[in-house]
Amino acid sequence: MSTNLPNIPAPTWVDWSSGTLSGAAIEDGQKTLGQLEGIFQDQAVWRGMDPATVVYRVQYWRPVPDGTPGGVFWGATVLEPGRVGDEYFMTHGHFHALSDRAEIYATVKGTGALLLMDEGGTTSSQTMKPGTVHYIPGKVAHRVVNTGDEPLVFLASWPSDAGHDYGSIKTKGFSKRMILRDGAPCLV
Ligand code: M6P
Ligand code: ZN
Repeated sequence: MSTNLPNIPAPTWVDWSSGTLSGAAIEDGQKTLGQLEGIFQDQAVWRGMDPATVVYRVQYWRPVPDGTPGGVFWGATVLEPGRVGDEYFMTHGHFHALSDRAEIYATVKGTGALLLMDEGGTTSSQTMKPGTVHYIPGKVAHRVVNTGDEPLVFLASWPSDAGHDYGSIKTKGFSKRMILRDGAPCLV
């Protein structure tokens, strides 16, 4: 019998209370302080910290091959609390390789900020707390900052052909940073 149904991937699971993904198809990765060279402002303080410190862990589900047009991916990120000097722990941040591709982030646990920077270098931020859902338009770089004292957990979904463009963030960064000033987070 012929069918027009595409190959349908088996489901995976999310534990909504912790944000943890599980299932055979889940892949994972992590970023340590050592891998985030050049990302934090105070390089001297960064050099004095243990490069093996895990800043965040990512779990992701790619139900179709990377680069497939029209598909979507799903991921969970656990961003640890901490600072390099007065600058909060944060994700590397990226534009998409196919620059017009959008993304959605949804906060499960913790508190922080989503930094959004357009191609002209203008940066704004949105507060992340449990339940907030954020739309990241195409051509907007995105980075998450943990401003709290517990892990910040968020889910993400993005097009399977979006890809990651880390280059300009590596060299130029975001035009604003989230730092601890007078006992509170401050975007400077
Ligand atoms: C989210 C998604 C992923 C991304 C991850 C970590 O889960 O946006 O695509 O890889 O955050 O962010 P980054 O790639 O900037 O380190
Ligand atoms: Zn993205």
